[in-house]
Amino acid sequence: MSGSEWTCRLSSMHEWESPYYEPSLPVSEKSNPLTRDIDRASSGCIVRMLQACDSQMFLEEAGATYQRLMSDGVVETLMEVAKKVELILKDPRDSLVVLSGCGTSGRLAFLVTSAFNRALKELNQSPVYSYIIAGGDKALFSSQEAPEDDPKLGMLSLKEACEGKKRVLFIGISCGLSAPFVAGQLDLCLQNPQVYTPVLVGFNPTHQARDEPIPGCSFTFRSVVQRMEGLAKSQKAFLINPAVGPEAISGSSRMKGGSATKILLEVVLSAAHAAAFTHTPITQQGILQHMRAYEKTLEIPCAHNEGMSALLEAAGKSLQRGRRVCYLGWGSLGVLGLVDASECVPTFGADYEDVRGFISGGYNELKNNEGPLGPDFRISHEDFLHLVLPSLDDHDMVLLIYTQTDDVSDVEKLARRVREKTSNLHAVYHRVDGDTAATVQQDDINKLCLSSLRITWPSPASGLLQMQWELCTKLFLNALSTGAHVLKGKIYQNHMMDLQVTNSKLYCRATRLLQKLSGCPESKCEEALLKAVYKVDNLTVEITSSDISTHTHTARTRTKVVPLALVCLLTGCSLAEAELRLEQQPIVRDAVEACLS
Ligand code: F1P
Repeated sequence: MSGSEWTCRLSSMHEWESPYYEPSLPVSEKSNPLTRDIDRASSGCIVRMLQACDSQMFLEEAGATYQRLMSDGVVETLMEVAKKVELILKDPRDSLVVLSGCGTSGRLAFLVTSAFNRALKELNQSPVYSYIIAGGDKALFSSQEAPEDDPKLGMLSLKEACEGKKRVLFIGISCGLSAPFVAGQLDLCLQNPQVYTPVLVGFNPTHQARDEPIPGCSFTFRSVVQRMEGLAKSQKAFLINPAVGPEAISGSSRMKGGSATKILLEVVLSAAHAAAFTHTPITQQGILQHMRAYEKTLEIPCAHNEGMSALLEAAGKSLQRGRRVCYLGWGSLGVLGLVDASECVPTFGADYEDVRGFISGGYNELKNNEGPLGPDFRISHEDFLHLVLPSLDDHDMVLLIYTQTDDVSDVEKLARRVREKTSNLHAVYHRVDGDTAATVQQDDINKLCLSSLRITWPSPASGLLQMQWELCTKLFLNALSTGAHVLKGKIYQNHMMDLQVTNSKLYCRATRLLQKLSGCPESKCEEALLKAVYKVDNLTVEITSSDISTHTHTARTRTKVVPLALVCLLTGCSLAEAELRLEQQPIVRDAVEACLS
């Protein structure tokens, strides 16, 4: 893309806010005009497009259609919620702050509760934060989409987490204001106001909350939100729902949705901690200052564009060859590596082995609710050394992710082991300007690596800096894994074609995508989707009379259902023929384009 074209794209930054732009879709599901042809872009251009999308998180409100992260109303609500947390921190008896969500939202709930419970421990205080993720701890590192559709499971897990508690601040996270699991939990809170105060975090305006009936329930997500809106006036419920713009890959809420979730939760909890433990009052200015520190964080990746596109290129090459990308991380950055890697499976239809994360200390470092998760979830560096390293060569990429506060000699040791098997070793690390600790080891690591992204931060290491390191690392990793899969040909325009159709949200998204790309009516698209899911050329009454949960359950074991359905729709061929076409042309984007031309 030329410079002028790119400028033109940037000027269309607000196009998605027009009421005429994809009017039937909520912001979180719209396609982003900035990335319309990301599938044809060079690695450098992909990096810039993703950064431009991320920067939409901090757009000014300026009479815009939607409220933003730093809009007055949002900041006010953040202050009110922080005050509720402060009260609990000052008198934690029989009280709890619960953070809950599905998929990425649950993973961030885990990351944030871990960080703030750690902060409490350092102050000799007992933990007050607890996380819930739909599908339990294995959902931290794998896609467990079905429990998202289960509001009863949400309620039960919340009841269980809060047993015996008299006061609970419940923070439910659903980027799309859509997950029935979270709707069930919010409903439970609304029915038991003497114990629970509900807070909802998401990134659509309330009128765009999902309104589809939830089987077995009298409420929808939207009706729950409406009840909360009524109570918000008297501060008995809180809604934090700025718009951050459509995702770079349509609907991929792990990206901006996840980043904005992390920002909002950390701003609230940091303000509450400062108020409770250092007598720093919760003010609008304080909240905005913290937000601006995150806004600045977004500039850091821009300063490393060249290094970033080289990394993306290397990862793309490994994936194109059917080889691996491995993240070896330390501390909370290691958790972000594990999370980013595991999300590639549902997001890009990737194989579990394509991108894998490992963390120093394994489950001891993680301290998750359920402890070690068994042989299917091996996450430590030792596991990497035993199970993965022996099979690596120069075509596999390994990325070290750490900060200067981690055990740098351990990083060096591991780097040497990796270097014996592959020269395709890279590093991303954070350091504070002027800190000369471990410089010699650091230089040695750099010599072992093909490329090193050294990110130097001006301020002394602090709690805030650690959160900035995390956000910056999340942005890097999301860009790396997304970009590498774009280069592999997994994306069509800015849509993920090969999505797994494993819950009702994804089922509806798949049908919509088929409509958009084939131009066929909804009913025909749903038919084609079901044929691909059930592997039949003719639908039986048994299939058509089953509910969506049966379809999504069946789809768990199927691959390429959306590409298959699309090829059938575009060519009128049988499923067997569509399968053959896709086998001959495994790059989904090219297969689709061949049918379209
Ligand atoms: C939850 C979620 C996403 C995931 C996928 C399926 O979405 O698990 O994290 O990437 O899109 O849904 P939400 O409830 O936060 O909107």
